[in-house]
Amino acid sequence: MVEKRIDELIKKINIANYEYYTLDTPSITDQEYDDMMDELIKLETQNPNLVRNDSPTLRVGGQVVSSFKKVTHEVPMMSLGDVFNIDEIKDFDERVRKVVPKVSYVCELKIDGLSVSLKYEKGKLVRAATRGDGVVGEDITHNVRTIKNVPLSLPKDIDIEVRGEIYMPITSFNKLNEEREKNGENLFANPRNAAAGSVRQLDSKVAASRNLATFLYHLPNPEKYGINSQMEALEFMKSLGFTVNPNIKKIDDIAEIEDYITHYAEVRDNLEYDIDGIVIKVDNLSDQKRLGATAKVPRWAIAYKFPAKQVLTKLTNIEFCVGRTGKVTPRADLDPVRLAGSVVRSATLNNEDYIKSKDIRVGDTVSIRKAGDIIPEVVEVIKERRTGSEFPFEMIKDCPICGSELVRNENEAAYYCLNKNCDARKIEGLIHFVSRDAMFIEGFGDAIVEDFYNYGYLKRIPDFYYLKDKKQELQELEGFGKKSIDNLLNSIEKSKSNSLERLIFGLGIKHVGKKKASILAKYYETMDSLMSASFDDLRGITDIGDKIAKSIVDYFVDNKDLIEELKSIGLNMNYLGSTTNINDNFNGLHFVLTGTLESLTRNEAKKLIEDAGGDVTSSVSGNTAAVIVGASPGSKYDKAIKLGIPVWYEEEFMNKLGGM
Ligand code: 3B9
Repeated sequence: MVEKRIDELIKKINIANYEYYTLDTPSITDQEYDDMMDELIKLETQNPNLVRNDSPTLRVGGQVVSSFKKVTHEVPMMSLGDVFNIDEIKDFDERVRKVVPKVSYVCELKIDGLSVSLKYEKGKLVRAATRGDGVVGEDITHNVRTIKNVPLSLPKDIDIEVRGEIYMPITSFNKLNEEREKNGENLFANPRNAAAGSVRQLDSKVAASRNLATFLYHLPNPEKYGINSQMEALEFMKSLGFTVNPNIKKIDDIAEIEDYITHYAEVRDNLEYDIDGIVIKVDNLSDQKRLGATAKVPRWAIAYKFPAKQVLTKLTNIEFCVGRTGKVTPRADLDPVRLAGSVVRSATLNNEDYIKSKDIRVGDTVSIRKAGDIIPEVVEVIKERRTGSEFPFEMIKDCPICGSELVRNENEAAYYCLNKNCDARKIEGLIHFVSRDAMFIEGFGDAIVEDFYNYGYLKRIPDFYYLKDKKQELQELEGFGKKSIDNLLNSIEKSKSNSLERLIFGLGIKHVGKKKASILAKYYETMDSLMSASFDDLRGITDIGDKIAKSIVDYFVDNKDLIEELKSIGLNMNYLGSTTNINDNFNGLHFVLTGTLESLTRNEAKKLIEDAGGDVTSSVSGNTAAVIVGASPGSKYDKAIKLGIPVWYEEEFMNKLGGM
């Protein structure tokens, strides 16, 4: 009885999901849908033994796994060779025609997400896995079950694997980042990172809340289903209820490819998902077989990558930010524009020389582009758009915060505010102290530090540890409450037991970055012995040069009292050993990154390597411990092979980070 009703509800809800998420033509109202879900949840709660493993209630999330199991792909998940212009596409076409003179192609969009493999047994989703290094990926079934357009069961009881891309729609991405900004959380650089971050969670609640979606584009065992072409494979997957991207086109003449590219380069900003290029595939499967594949990529397909996105906008103002060291950095305020999946409101202008060399003026229309992952930069000024009311840029003479005169060092493009009591410098110094790589006092966003500074609660580093005496007052501040202040005070107390390197770095000694701090802590073991080290002692350490040694000696001459005060407050002043992240697979070694990693940005990978004690260099040499290789690697990969340098694919890199 109940079982039958459950089966009926699941069937109806699955149909409704398919109509809504895949066909985009719902036949029932949201209310009717919600009522069915509510009833199903109720029945399942009352009858836990009747919960089916393809129940749509699993999409709500809440399943937690303890680790990501490894999954070996029976058919490898290959990547695509990249090309960047039409000529290279024509070369590809020529190579293909040598083997297959009369060829037809299918053009598809290249969705900027992460690849996934979905495996069904007897028509039920049993496993979803990431691409990993193409051979071994990670089991993310619990998260993929929450994705609404992934069918949990198929209309036929077949065994089948399908592959495609998981992505985050741009509207969902923008909403997510807005929410994260409000909560003082780190922002995702782009929808791809957000999607990757969402499926790399142990608790499926996160993925369930993220509104992910999929497009399928690859059927690994087509012969099992009597499929003869890529076009048929796409049709077949559609007929099973998978979402296939509708923007596909069959072409017989490579000359048509230009129209396809031009069209999608034009409309890509209007799509609800990011694309980073288009894919051209030989349609016929026996033609594909004849062409074959190299170790990494098929010879019958290629990805054309769009050039880095640039947009025009108006530069409305040039502002100056004063950092912890007093360095003054100009920044452009822009009329907000969407670029590469997020809204850009400002861009770095680096320094005076940069602005002058490009003759950037307030009021100019400028072309901007994303540098690296997240920081936008001004590429050029559109001088034809000038009205005549723009004035050449003049560097400011005085600190915008404290008014003291700015100084430009010889051989350096930057100006500095030399006033150690400048509010901006002090606030930035305090923000640095609590930051993730320094004392890691959780709950202190930049804005809170600044507010507390302005209210007078925080002026110097020791003030963090006196905040507990003001608990009552702090709880009454707008936007805070007992719970948030309790949490804040707890993490402040917890930071007292940090290992020495965090404190050394947190002090913000000029030229002492995270890595040097860790070298110093390891070498001297206690703050006292570091403080009493002479210039020559310090110079004797590998990696500590004149500039750093002098800066350290000077710092302790000026700040002996501060250290004593922190000591009396109860801060740990000892090196606690390599308990943090130091990892022998990386410690003291040099690494090179090439290609795109699936689960991490380049900067994240770099950070992890540095945390583990290694460093990242830009070129491969005999000194390189390993080259870490992502998708579409560059010439560094070839060089590694040539020099016999170990190559680590993503999976292995992750294992090494895990200390295995
Ligand atoms: C084993 C679109 C993407 C894409 C293929 C794509 C990325 C990759 C690919 C998939 N967007 N299409 N297509 N739209 N981002 C073409 C590389 N195909 C394969 O992964 C693949 C895998 C193959 C053939 C193709 O055959 C082999 C079987 C056994 C051993 C070696 C190869």
